[in-house]
Parts: sequence; structure tokens; C-alpha cells
Amino acid sequence: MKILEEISNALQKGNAKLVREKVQEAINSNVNPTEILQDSMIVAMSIVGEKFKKNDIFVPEVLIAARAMNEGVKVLRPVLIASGVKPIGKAMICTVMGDLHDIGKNLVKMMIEGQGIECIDIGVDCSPETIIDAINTHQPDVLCLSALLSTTMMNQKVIISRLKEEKLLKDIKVIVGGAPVTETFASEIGADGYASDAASAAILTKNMILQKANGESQC
Ligand code: B1M
Repeated sequence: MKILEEISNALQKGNAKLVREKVQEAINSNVNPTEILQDSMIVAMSIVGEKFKKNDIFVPEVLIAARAMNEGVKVLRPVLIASGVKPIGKAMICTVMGDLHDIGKNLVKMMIEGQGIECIDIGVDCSPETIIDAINTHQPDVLCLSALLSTTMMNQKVIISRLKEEKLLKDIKVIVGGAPVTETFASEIGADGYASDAASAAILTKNMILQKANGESQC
């Protein structure tokens, strides 16, 4: 459908004004809101994520596209809510204690939202206690822990151990990431998953939510 292509192209270019206008135009023409979200906006964000992964585009372009996505979602949200479309699941994200870096975390969050998943952002410098309180409040399906310093990546382990002690890991999968983090480290500290970049983190989160919904085990 031409309008869906137009929204996707505008979003990939990061043209927030055009995205808003085109989403409104599609709504006015009675295009199904789920189609607008899934077949145009989420597809566009996945393309942006792929380009970012291949270094065809860089952080500023991703942030601009993500901002355009958010603007489009603002227009779409009331119609989606009215039509009963629900997010496929809930993720929670933070940067671990001692660490103030949030650019990567914010990108991961935007990419996760781009997959139709609600993502609660509890910020930076998050202690196990803050995370436990937030889990009890928000009950996420997936917890995403970002760390950018070689000194703070160990706090991912501390947090996972505390969540185990609190028996909170039965219903929650934990994904770790950030520049110094590796797949080997992730498995050593008992994380359920590792992603090297924002696009992969969003896909991993989505797969974990779908597996949980289908009652499949990760093990
Ligand atoms: Co800092 N810093 N910094 N810094 N900083 C680094 C990380 C560093 C590599 C710079 C260097 O020395 N070359 C170095 C860490 C060395 C190390 O430990 N290995 C460093 C240091 C040492 C420090 C301080 C200690 C400096 C000081 O004060 N002496 C200090 C620490 C402060 C603290 O956190 N307690 C500090 C401070 C800062 C600023 C505040 C100035 C600023 C942060 C601003 C902000 O975030 N709002 C800053 C910045 C900007 C950087 C660099 C330059 C850029 C980081 C960034 O945003 N990259 C960085 C050097 C570099 O990376 N070139 C550096 C862009 C971002 C998109 O990438 O965050 O890696 P990134 O996220 C990627 C992936 O890692 C992944 O996806 C993202 C996108 O694909 N990812 C995940 C991230 N989280 C994920 C979670 C996932 C999955 C994937 O699943 C849950």
C-alpha cells in the first residue's frame, strides 16, 4: 500500500513531521492501525536497525529515526488503544549501578519499542534494590541490563545473583549488553541472553517474549 511505503520511507529518513502527517492520513483513510504499526513503522525501524548494525548509518541517524518513530506512535497510540491492540509484552531496561552511560541503553529501548514491546526505562546507576522494586511494580517479561565500563559490567553479575536470591528469575529472562560485555561473560554470569547491538537486543527480547507466550523453555 502506497501510504504505508510513504510512512516507512519518511521514518527511515527521520522526517518526524512527515511521519506524523502520513500516519494521520492513513488513519483518516481507515487503514488498519495494526497494519500501520507492524507493516510500516516497525518494518522501517528494523531496516534502520539493520543499517546501523552494518555501519551504513550511525548513532545520530538512528536517534533521528527513533524520534520520528516516537512521533508517529504518538499519533497512532489513541487509535491503537481504541482498537484494542496491545503490546506483545513488557521489557524493563536500565544501566547498572556505578554507570551513567545511557546513549546505548536509550537506543536499545527505542529498538525494543519498535518491535511492539512496552519498555519501562528505570534509568542509569541502578542498584539491585532499585531493580527489584521496579520488577515488583512493573512485572516485566524481560530485563535488559546495560554496562559500558569494565568496572561496572561485574555489577550485571551482582544484580543477577540478587534476583536469583529473591527468586525473581522464574518468570523473567535477563539480557545483558554494552561495549565491554561478551557472550562468554554473559553465560558465565548466568544471563539468559547477550546482544552486541540495539537491533539484536530488540530481536532477542521479542523472541524471548514470544517463547514465553508459547510456553517454550530457553534451556
Ligand atoms: Co565514558 N567511557 N566514561 N562517558 N564513554 C567509555 C565507555 C570508554 C570506552 C572511553 C574510553 O576510555 N575509550 C571508557 C570505558 C573504558 C572501560 O571501562 N572499558 C569510559 C570511561 C572510562 C568513562 C569515565 C570513567 C571517565 C572518567 O570520568 N574518568 C566516566 C564514567 C562515568 C560513569 O559512568 N560512572 C565516563 C563518562 C562519560 C560521559 C558522562 C562523559 C559520557 C556518557 C554520556 C551518556 O551516556 N549520557 C561518556 C561517553 C559518551 C563515552 C563514549 C565516548 C561513548 C559511549 C556511547 O554512548 N557510545 C565511550 C567511548 C566509546 O564507546 N567510543 C566511553 C555510543 C553508544 C550507541 O554505544 O553505549 O556501546 P554503546 O551501546 C551500543 C552497544 O554497546 C549495545 O548497543 C548499543 C548500540 O548498538 N548495547 C547493548 C548497549 N547496551 C546494551 C544492552 C543490551 C544489548 C546491547 O542488552 C541489555
